[in-house]
Amino acid sequence: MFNKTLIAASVATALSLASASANAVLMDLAGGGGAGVNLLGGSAVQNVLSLDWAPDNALAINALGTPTGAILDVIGAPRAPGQGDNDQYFQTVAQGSLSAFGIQGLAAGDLKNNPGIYGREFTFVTSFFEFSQGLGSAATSAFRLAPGESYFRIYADTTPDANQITGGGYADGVLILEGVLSSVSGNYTDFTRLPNTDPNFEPITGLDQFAPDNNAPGVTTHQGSGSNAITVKVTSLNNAYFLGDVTELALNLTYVDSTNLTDPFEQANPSNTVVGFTPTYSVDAGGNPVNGATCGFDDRGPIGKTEGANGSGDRGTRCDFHFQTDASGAFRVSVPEPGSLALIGLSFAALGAIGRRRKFA
Ligand SMILES: [Ca+2]
Ligand SMILES: [Ca+2]
Ligand SMILES: [Ca+2]
Ligand SMILES: [Ca+2]
Repeated sequence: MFNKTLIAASVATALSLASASANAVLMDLAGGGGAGVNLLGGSAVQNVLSLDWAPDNALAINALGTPTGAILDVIGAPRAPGQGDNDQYFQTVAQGSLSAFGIQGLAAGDLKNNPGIYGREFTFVTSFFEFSQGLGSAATSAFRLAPGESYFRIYADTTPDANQITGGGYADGVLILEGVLSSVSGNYTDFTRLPNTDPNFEPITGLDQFAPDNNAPGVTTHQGSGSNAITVKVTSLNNAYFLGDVTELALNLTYVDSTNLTDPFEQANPSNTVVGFTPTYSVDAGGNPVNGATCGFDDRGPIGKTEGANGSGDRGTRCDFHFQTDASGAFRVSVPEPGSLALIGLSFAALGAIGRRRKFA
């Protein structure tokens, strides 16, 4: 059931903000299709501008062990479409739990920005493919979106169970938003790969530094930081949560997310699984797991034998890159058609006025 007054308000908001960088999207945060109430008994209908996710996990699958395009040629393996000589091609997955909504007109600390007040947890899971240059081999690396299946999904769950240690509970409840990635750009600096005379050099350290417990005993990591930005083209919305013309909103809605990437984990626990993938790390000469270390190709014969002080591994060994993420995103609604029509209408009105003036001149 749509509330017509709310639809009108939503359309007006979308039109007036069409050129702004972020748009409010009218949502019923209790999934009531406009009739939902929050735990204080007030309306759960809010104009949502942004989503602030709590620090959590991402895993770049075999990012350190994937050959570049040039090496694929030498070993006679196919490149991914568009893969350059220096590009590595891999899948990245990430998860998060919402820490706060950014609701239009409310102060950041307002209770209504707290997802808990709507009686459910909000979580996301995403998977996409990237090209990277330099990850696992140079101090700085850059990423961009690569061909391959992608998704970004947000769930509302009335039985909260997201568990950062196990990595479970992020993809259950009700799917409220789904989309595909339309862009990724990012970079990362591995401070452990800098010369140790560099003022920014950082040594290998424990992967989990998030108190109170070490949830990844025996696992060390390179230290580093970076950021990426993703754009999600929304393909479907749950109209119990998203109000207004949901079909049109889905066609035009994008969700733009900026994420800080860091190692070691200091504000979140490294999960045992990330979107179903169990992290598999590079290893040092003693066989101990070192996240971010060079992944060797022992069995490649003369090609790419990179075993050394930073790590080793047999060809076929999966060397993932596991990192902490801290994401926040905003909605963007593009509604070009109504805006164009309004301009056309104004033009006709102006022509009419000119015509009248001429008539009376
Ligand atoms: Ca955040
Ligand atoms: Ca649940
Ligand atoms: Ca859940
Ligand atoms: Ca911990």
